[in-house]
Amino acid sequence: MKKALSIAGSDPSCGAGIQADIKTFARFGIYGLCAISAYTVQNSTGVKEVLHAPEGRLYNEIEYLLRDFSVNSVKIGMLGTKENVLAASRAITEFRLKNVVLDPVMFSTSGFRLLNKDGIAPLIDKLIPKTLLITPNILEASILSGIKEITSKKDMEKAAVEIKKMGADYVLIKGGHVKGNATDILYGREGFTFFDLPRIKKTPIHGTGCILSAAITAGLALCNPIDKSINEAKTFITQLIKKASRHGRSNTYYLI
Ligand code: PXL
Repeated sequence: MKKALSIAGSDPSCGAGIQADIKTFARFGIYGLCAISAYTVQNSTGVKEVLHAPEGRLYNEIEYLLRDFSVNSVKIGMLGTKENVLAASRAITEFRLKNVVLDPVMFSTSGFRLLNKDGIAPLIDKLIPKTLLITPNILEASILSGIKEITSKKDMEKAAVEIKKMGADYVLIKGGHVKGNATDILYGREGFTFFDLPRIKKTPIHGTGCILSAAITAGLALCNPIDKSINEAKTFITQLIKKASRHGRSNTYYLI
């Protein structure tokens, strides 16, 4: 059985974070492992508190796992702190990890900060250069690229070019928050690829970014090429959105 590792935060409501990643891996027949960067206190109304893993703990978890298991791909989600960014970066180097997908989570859907401000510089300098694919949404792409307003496909292309310069092999900017069809833009060695899917009107939705990047990571673990992994992940998430349901008392939709 192929294996994938998720390095991310815990969402006790199980729609995003580690829990969503492991459920997504399972749907693709992948054995999921995880290392937890932070514990959120959250329900369907949003994140209330975050407790970060104590310094040294995240690396310890990853190291002990990888001394035993070998993994075919890695997904990195919420990291929370600068120390955790550096721990993930060190692990990639020490264990020569391949097929690393980085979802540069910065805020929760409800606006809670999920990466400290001082974590952004090491994310750019140390982590992005070691990733196969980075999957920012519009807000994260704006923060990373320094392009203030990303409101069109042209702006998304410009941001993708800037972020690719930081050293990732591929950049997938998710257009979920731009008007029109939900076009995601992939930029890599071969230039631009556009992934167009009709927008499905169900909001607010929890966990979309986590599940998409985990599904891509699952595809890579199955040795699929990157464009096929992204296409299948988009199809997967579209099916989930069609069947999305509300679990808690708020109006938030859950996908998995
Ligand atoms: O969707 C971003 C995200 C990632 N990881 C964790 C989260 C959230 C959003 O709430 O809680 C742990």
